[in-house]
Amino acid sequence: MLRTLRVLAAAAFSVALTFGYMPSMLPHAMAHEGADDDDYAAGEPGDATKPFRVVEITMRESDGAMTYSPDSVDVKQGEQIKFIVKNTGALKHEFFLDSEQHNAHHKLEMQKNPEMEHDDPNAQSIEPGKQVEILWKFSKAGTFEFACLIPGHYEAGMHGKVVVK
Ligand SMILES: [Cu+2]
Repeated sequence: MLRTLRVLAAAAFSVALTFGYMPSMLPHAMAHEGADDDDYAAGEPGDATKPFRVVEITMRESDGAMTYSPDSVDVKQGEQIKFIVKNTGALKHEFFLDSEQHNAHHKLEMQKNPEMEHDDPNAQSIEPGKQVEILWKFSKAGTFEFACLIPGHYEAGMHGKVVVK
């Protein structure tokens, strides 16, 4: 969380430098802080000393679409999943694991501040040709979403779901 806030502060500062404009960025950072605090809608960060299942997800662009493959993952409540998320595309992408509502909220924030970088237990920015690992414990039942919130990417198809039963 602190790391995100530092990144947000740095991003706000660079936007302020670019546009000579600060006030609208402050509510942004505060809104973000309130939005996810330390409790995550989709469960909790995983524990690497406990068993987990690996799920590989590939991100790519093709014919104007941007996709995750697979775009649907079924999980048992309480199960730990290590997502290995590979960006095989030519553009930077993100993997945000959250509720649909949180993702929709954060997508709006990113429209105002497209250069935001993410390095959180449930949210990573992934450069082309790179991969990240996210170990997650699905402690709550429900349907959650993984999504890329870079402007335009969600609309191009970059979202998928995790169904926890
Ligand atoms: Cu993307």
